[in-house]
This record gives sequence, C-alpha cells and structure tokens, in this order.
Amino acid sequence: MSSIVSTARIGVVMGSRSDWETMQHAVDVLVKLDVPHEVEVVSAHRTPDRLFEYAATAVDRGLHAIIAGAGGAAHLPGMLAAKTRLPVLGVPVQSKALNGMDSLLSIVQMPAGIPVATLAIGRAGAVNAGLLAAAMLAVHDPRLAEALDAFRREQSESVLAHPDPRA
Ligand code: RP5
Repeated sequence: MSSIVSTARIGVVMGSRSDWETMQHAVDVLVKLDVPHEVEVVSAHRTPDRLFEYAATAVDRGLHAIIAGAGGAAHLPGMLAAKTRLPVLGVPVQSKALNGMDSLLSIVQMPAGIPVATLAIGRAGAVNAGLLAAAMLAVHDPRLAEALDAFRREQSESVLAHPDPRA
C-alpha cells in the first residue's frame, strides 16, 4: 500500500488470508459490476500499525468506502471506522469455534459515535457488502446504477424462470 492516489474506490480488507474464502464473494460482486477496488489482508491484532496506516490514508488515496471482513474477536471493522470517516461495511466471517456469532457481535455492537454497517455472517454478508458498496457509489454514477439495476433484473428473471424447486 502507498499513499499515492489510486483508482480504487472500494477497499476490501480482511483479517487473515483464511478469510478470503468468504471475502472473495464481495470481490466477485465488485468485479461483476466493474467497480474499481483493492484487496489486502490487514489484521487488527497481527498488523495493528498497518491497520492504522490503511485507515488514515484511505480518504486521500481516493477510497469511498471500505469493506472489512474478520472472524472471532473481529476488531478490524471497528478499528478502521475509528480511524477514518469513510463508511465501513463489516462482514462477520463464520468462525469454527462459535460459528460466527463471535464475529457478528464483535462487529455489530459499536458504541454510539463510530458506526460500522454490519452485514450477515459469511457468504451472504460478503455478497451484500459488495452490493451495498456499489449502491453507495451508484448514487453519483449512472453507469453503475444501470449495472446494479441490470443485476437485479437478471436475479429476478433467474428466479422466475425456475419456479419449481424440484426441477
Ligand atoms: C481473525 O482471526 C481473522 O479475521 C480470521 O477470521 C481469524 C482467524 O485467523 P487465522 O488464524 O485463520 O489466520 O483475525
């Protein structure tokens, strides 16, 4: 990471490489919608200085929002939010020990004054974080707004085309 302005508009970070299996679904959405983004492992506990630098430079580097996934004692989204005014979308990764309840509660229970928009545990949360980040950018981006509308149309059509769950 550098402090040079990049073309990325959404930062996707995760606490460990082991979170990629979940967080790749957020990135898949950004790729599908052609949203400029960057991806990096940033750990609140193992690389705290990196976390601070990432958050402190995020605005100047041109990011508009950060998607942060973490599991267990999931402090990454909250600590990022504490260090940047950018919207932070938190994805609770499904932990082995407590099935992601630890991740969810760690991320969702922020004290008043430092918000983290918390998504569902696991893949659904990661997908929706990608969609939510895109929706935020789409407010000022007609091309992206149309891409999101098309995504929703295709989703509806695919459900309507196969209404019988046994088939
Ligand atoms: C968290 O600890 C990470 O976000 C990850 O979900 C969890 C376990 O990390 P590893 O031990 O698999 O690297 O910081």
